[in-house]
Amino acid sequence: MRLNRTGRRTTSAAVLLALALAVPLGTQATASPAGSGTAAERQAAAGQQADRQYADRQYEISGVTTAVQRTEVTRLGTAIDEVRERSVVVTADAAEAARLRAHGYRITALPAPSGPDARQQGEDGGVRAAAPSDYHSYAETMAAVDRYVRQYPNLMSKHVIGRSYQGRDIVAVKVSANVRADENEPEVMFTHNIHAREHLTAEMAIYALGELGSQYGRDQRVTRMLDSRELWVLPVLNPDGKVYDMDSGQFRMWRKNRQPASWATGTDLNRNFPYKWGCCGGSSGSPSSDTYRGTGPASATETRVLLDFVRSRVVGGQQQITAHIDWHTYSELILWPFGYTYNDTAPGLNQDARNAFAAVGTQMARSNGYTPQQSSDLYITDGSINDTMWADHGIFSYTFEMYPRSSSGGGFYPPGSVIPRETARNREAMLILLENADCMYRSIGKAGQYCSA
Ligand code: GEM
Ligand code: CA
Ligand code: ZN
Repeated sequence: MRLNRTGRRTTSAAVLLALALAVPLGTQATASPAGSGTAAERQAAAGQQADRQYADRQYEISGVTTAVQRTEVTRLGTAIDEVRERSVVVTADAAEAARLRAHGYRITALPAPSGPDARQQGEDGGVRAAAPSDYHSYAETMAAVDRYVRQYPNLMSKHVIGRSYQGRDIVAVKVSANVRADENEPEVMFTHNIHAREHLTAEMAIYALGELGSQYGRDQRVTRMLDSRELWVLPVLNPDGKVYDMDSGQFRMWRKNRQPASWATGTDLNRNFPYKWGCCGGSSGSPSSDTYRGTGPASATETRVLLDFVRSRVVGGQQQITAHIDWHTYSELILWPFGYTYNDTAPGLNQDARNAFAAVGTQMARSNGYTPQQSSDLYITDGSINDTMWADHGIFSYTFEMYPRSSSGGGFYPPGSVIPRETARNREAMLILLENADCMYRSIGKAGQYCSA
């Protein structure tokens, strides 16, 4: 069991009591989610549960309705996976679950993502739950990149932009006609798999490369975009986390990177970016938390690699990247900044910029059926990649939360059978962003004011 994040000295009696109860409570909830079954059946299921490799699982917290209430939940250091009308779904280990209970939250364990109970569930009509072999591993993703670069040498080039904490390559693939020249074209960036367990996002990168490569010269819009834009696809921003989450053969529900952090492991890369880092109760200072912000702004190796790369795209004093999608799962959302404040506008984000974010975001959402909103409509986050990309680099930076909409569709681990459909679902949105990247303000009829020349 992990240490409680408040540390021993400050641990209250209530939390200690809850901790003592945590294992039997959690086990019971797992073994018999519907409260049925004989004692022997419950015991057998409990044994299976004990064999599982990861201690984290999902819980639904009822009675949490507003963004302020959701932010209160995250203040306990627990990452919210899913927002429902009157509840949220979180990932927690037994200690965190106990802590939530001790704070008065009513929580219920959800079916395990790859457990036997998940197999009869879900939007996909009882298809089996995912296994790591359903997805490209980090090594397989890199091999796919190498194949595409070999297959489309005039359209794609591979750049190792840095190394992860454990020394793995962090790769950017440039996609553009005449790829070896740095042409004066608007640039778009896709970052994928910043969170370890969000494997569908690396599949999205592989899909994008395959689709753009194969449709160039065939599909008019694809051709026009590759002729007039430069797209940077970073298929795995968190290689160590991805490897940790899937290479053992069992998913581990891991989110962060794998950098040691005093008594624990891992920084949440999406809380480690410098703009208003740790400002606003939207991240945790406790190393064991899933939303640990790190020891300082950009303290994580992978954050620094990304920031160096973005800075390297300043040419002639001008940031070349104009638009960005940070790909996540799950919930089927399109989110824009700021995350650190509930306000729609703030210093550095005026009404026109906010409206352009919303206009293009809404247009993309119409194409894929996701829900468009400001990210803080969910809950406050600080140190997110979106806030820094916009505030410090002037990049229209979105988060896409991919399939499924809810945990019943597989949560972070939907079956591999959905990969073709759920990546192709974003083809149109991807093209919409590329098409708007030369002048995001055209979407609100203000090209003349903002995009002269
Ligand atoms: C979210 S994504 C947060 C989006 N926030 C901003 N500011 N755009 C997270 O990081 O908690 C969910 C996820 O991890 O996928
Ligand atoms: Ca080009
Ligand atoms: Zn994520």
